[in-house]
Amino acid sequence: MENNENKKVIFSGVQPSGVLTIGNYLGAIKNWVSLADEYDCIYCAVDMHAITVRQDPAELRRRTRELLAIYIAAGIDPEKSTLFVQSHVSAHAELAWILNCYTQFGELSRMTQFKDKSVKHADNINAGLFTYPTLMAADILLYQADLVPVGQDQKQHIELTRDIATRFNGIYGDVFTVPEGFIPPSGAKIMSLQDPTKKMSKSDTNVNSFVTLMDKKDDIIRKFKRAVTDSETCVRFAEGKDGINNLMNIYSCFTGKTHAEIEKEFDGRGYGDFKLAVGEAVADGLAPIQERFDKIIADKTYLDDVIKNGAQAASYRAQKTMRKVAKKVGFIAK
Ligand code: AQP
Repeated sequence: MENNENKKVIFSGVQPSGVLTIGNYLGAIKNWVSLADEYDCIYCAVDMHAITVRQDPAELRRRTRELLAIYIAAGIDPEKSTLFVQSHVSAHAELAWILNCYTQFGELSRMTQFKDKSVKHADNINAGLFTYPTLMAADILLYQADLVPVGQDQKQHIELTRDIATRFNGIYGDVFTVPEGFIPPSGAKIMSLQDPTKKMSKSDTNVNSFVTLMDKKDDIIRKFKRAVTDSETCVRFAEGKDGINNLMNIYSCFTGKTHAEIEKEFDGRGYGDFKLAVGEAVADGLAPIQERFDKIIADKTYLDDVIKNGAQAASYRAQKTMRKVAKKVGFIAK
């Protein structure tokens, strides 16, 4: 493992609650890769968060391994960054409990993700869904993270994490680093292809609403062909054109072209041409990730080692913070 001692710390994670979408990739993972050299990075598969919604156990296990393989395939080097599984480091649950006691019911009640998921999973509004943000605060604060690269939807949780850290520090002195969110200038909120007023989500029941990192070229092109747009025929970025705006954002993220350049490229051409170009750009962008993924997932020993080494490195760092916190709140030493 590289010596990262003097670098600022980054922490982030994704739930293994489905196959990753291009939303997860553009909003989070792509930026993790670009920040990896400059920072001391810790990236996690947050399986404990995933069980706030009912999961099939065998599927969850498979997806957790696949998620780590995707991190590596997307360009994160486990020799330079720490990659691990959340449930392998018990300090996450321990600190989450303590932070629950420093978080107000009213604060958690205001979280929009809780409200949205309570509607989506009305038959299972469990306490874990409610306290999801304190577990997320624990994830981040355990590693004294300076920066947390996430999509727009997680901004409110980062703000709550800052509030909890500031409150705790106000009582006990400087225990936690108060982290900053890093929300990318483009790709922070990729919308559903079937309802462009809604965020693209990996657990959406309509498979045509998202493109996964593992979708094959034909499926990608078909999904973009079916994407909901509007009754105009002009490719331009404008208010009220949610579907086209979303496709332009996706195309821009995969090609590096600006909105003005895209408008010029498709001037006088219909939506059909544009959708095909978006599909091809996405398929071409994902192909090398898919190729690397296939190799990594097939190498069981390699992935097992990454998981084991990552858990050890993360546990060691997490324990340092836990010892400090336990002492501050008045637990006797082990
Ligand atoms: N549509 C999106 N656009 C940009 N970024 C996104 N993220 C999620 N959706 C989009 C970012 O991806 C990271 C991982 O998210 P997560 O798995 O922790 O949970 P989530 O935000 O709830 O993502 P999903 O895909 O919507 O999962 P499900 O369907 O299981 O709830 C985060 O940084 C997030 O901001």
